[in-house]
Amino acid sequence: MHAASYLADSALIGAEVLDGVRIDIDADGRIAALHPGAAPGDVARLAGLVVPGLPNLHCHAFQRAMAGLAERAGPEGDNFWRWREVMYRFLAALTPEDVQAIAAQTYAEGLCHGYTSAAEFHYLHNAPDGTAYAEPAELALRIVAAAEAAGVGLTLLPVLYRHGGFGAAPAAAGQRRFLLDRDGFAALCGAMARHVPIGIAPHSLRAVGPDDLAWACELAAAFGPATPVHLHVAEQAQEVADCLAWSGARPVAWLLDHAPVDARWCLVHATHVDGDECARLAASGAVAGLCQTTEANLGDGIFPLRPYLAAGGRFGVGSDSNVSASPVEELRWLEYVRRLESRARNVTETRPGASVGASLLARAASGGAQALGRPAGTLAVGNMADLVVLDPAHPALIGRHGTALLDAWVFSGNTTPVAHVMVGGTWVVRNGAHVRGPAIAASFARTMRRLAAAL
Ligand code: NGQ
Ligand code: ZN
Repeated sequence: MHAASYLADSALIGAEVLDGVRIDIDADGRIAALHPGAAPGDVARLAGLVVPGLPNLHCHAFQRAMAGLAERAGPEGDNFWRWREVMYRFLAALTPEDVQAIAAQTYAEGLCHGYTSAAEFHYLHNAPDGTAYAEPAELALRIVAAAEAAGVGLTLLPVLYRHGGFGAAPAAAGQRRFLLDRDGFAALCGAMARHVPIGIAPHSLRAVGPDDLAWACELAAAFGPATPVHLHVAEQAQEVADCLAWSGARPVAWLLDHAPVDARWCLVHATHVDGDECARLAASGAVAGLCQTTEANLGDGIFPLRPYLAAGGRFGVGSDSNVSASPVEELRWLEYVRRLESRARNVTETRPGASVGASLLARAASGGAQALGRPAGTLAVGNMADLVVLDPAHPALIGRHGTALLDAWVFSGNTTPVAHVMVGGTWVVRNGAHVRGPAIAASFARTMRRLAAAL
């Protein structure tokens, strides 16, 4: 990679849009200098507004291939748990080639919408019969290959999954592709850390008991003091009831009491928190991993975002089940759900006159980067050059300036104005198209046809 310089028409720096920003990028793909108000010189112009790329802080890439397949009415009381059964049946048919093809498509689509990095919450470890592959890291290596092909910045989160439910309930047949013992998990983490940045992901308090959770926290520390730790928590009311029956405490309260939750942690969903848990979570410095479109799709419930933000809580967004590839759809609905709930407008940003679009984007970008442990999420010297360039001629943006561009992006239209995307100094989306889009789409199509015939 060569060092390069660009002159952006405007750029989002913090939560402000500045005009005429020269961006110098070094040979490692990091931002070396930023010069707002730079005069046009002999550097390449980036026509439009440059914003930091959005980290996707929670992704199960393989689920992209089942989007839309669980939308048939079930028996009375259809719910999350029945969706999970459909998902288990679906993944039983997936080969390593499928996993790679689907993941590359997922990441390429995300890039076209502005997700420049992804935390892959990777729990598909074993062959369909539950035995290890000859190469135990087979499927994790497929994820890495897919991320490389797509050019997304990957943080791999190998997932520890031990049990079927609270109190070390035995795993069901549909869960045997996820199970690893401690040695197998530590070996996987060690092997993968040689390829990519990793974090440690105990799946949930359902799938990992207190002893294994404590062990996983120690393992994370052994990979370095800043190693991310992610887990699903309190997504469903049933999980809260089961946790209360098991421990006498609600899941987030239990976690805050028993684990060293701090800024390295990402609590995915954390949907069902009471006022005390909400305040404690905000004070912990952890990131709430909000996946609004999936949470809506699965009927999870509504995270108390307004009190959480008022308490100084940090958040990022994730594509999770990949029913949506767009960070904008996540942010739009984060705000809209609270408008519906409160019958008010402009509710996640309350400083009079402040841009809600800019505020949501800036917070999700920096919270996401924190969760991934990736130096990114703001346009700042030393951060990775993860850049999204918005086309000023797109019908959704035309005639807008400054932060009004971001309000228009977040709150209007159904086609993306994302023109170009750079990850760590390399252009991966040009003029709205992924540079390897056709080859990635062709592999994905082969997999989808094969799965359609097999299911
Ligand atoms: C997952 N997804 O691991 O893919 C989960 C479902 C579970 C979401 N929670 C399985 N959205 O939580 O047990
Ligand atoms: Zn998940």
